[in-house]
Amino acid sequence: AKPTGRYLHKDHQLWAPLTLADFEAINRCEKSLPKNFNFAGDVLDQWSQKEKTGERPANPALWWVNGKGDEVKWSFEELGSLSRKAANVLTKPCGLKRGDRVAVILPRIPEWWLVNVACMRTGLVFMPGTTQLRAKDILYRLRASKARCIVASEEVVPAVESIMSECPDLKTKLLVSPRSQNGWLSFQELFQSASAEHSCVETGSQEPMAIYFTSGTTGSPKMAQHSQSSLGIGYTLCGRYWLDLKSSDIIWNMSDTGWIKAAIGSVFSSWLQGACVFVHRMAQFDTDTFLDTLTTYPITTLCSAPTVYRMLVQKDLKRYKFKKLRHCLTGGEPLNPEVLEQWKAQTGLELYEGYGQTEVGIICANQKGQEIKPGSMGKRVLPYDVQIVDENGNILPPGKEGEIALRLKSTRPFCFFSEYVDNPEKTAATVRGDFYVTGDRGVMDNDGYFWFVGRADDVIISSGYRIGPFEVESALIEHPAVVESAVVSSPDPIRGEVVKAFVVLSAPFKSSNPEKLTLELQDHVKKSTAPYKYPRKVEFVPELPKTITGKIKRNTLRDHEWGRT
Ligand code: BCO
Repeated sequence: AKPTGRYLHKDHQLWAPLTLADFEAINRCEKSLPKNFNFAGDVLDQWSQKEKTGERPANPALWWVNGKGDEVKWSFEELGSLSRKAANVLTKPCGLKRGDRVAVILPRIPEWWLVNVACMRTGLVFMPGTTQLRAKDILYRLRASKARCIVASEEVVPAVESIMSECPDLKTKLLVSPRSQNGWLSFQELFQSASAEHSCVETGSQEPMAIYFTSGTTGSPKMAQHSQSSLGIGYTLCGRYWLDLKSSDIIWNMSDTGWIKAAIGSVFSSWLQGACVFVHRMAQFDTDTFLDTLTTYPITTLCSAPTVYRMLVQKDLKRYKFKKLRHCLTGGEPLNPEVLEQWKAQTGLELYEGYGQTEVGIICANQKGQEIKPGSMGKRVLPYDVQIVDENGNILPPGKEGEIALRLKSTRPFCFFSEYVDNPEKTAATVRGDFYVTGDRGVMDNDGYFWFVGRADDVIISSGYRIGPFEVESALIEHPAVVESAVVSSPDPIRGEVVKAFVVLSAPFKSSNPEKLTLELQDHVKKSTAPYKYPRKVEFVPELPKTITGKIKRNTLRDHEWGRT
């Protein structure tokens, strides 16, 4: 297969493939981006070549299990030919064209990886979503993105069917299931008959590759768009120094397919280094299954949210003998130093925390070889220049608390998101002076280590999920018992923080049993929007604190929850 990336130096042959060394040099700002880049052609197909020449150890590219005895193991060669078949499904019977947006709502099944790589091969814009999304969430995503196609599993079908008529841009529904469904094309059937011959599209480095929906304090989730190179090249150093991966490693990154963490740990960082991506279907998280998996399979590298480690250290970990585990990572929410200590005491393994967000990927990390300061998120990851800034975008000295920010000017880092699609105001609002501001507050110490303090806005980070209070309040207000509500974070020993709703009841519900009504409201939110957002705590109040202009003072409620004056 002809690689699409080009060398930049005149003395190099035009079509000589880009190498890992080139990607590292680009991240170190020692080389500029190639004009064209395609992860499938320039990375995956190169590993396939290396398999053939014996330059890569015999290690699958993807290893999937479901805990019921089913298993899939693909080499890069197999991943290549199967994803070419999937690419032909998307372009031929589905009729999709380069630049079209494709919503992909699939659980952790091998087809998610096939469709992902097929989108790269065809230049389609991949938009992953968690299977926890509800009809209203899916409707918003399909309409906002003008998606041409949705690829979904069976459990998502009823929700999609209920909103189909309101999505005029949606032309194709592709079902990944052994069963067929009226009005849906069958991925399995089309895949069987699809050709494995496909020429990878020569995508531009800055061409859109993926869109992630990300929550903020107000409004519906924004569409953070990433380019071919921001995702495809931007995680080279993260894969090498944070994940510490080599082509002989097997990484288990337990993120849901809907989040950028799946892209980082289960696609880009790992495959850039030629490592094997291990996946457990695990429809419902369970600590016993989790620990059994680590004892059964030769997983070398583990990445999971701090909430998972908080759940695991409740168990007697000394009873388990992990087969090959040597490197453990965490990110998505702050890790408490006690958990790091407990994990180390029980397993003998360090826990390397990384910090990032959908828009920027991983920007700080405890990288292999660096001293770990428990409670710190580590040092900046190249090529980012991470600083703490004040409200005017001025850099603050070490030890001073401010907002965690990334330098954008004069050179915008290539691994940064391109924009919030169709939302120039929100895109512009993230820029302060020469910096992009993350919305997180923190401190940098004299050694360049970053320490997380909290959100600068009302966004709630619970179990690694980024939850906008407005989305939960909008769901609550649909219930007849709710006159108004205010949703804030509340501390939780396992989930770090949880969603708490302060609710003012309508007259007919004022005398309801509070426990029963709490359950009813929780159930209502779980049905109305993705269940991970549901308020795990509910308090009924006669009124909400407000400013003179009538704006709800969420910060007063939050400070009260966190015991702050
Ligand atoms: O805890 P509950 O049982 O009360 O509620 C759970 C589920 O049971 C419930 N639910 C799910 N599907 C449902 C449903 N209820 C009714 N009907 C359905 N169909 O909803 C609640 C969901 O909560 P959960 O997802 O936290 O579940 P769980 O099982 O407690 O999982 C724990 C974790 C830790 C495995 C999970 O929270 C998790 O995966 N967290 C990590 C999220 C993550 O990957 N974040 C990274 C984002 S990307 C990023 O941060 C960029 C920077 C690196």
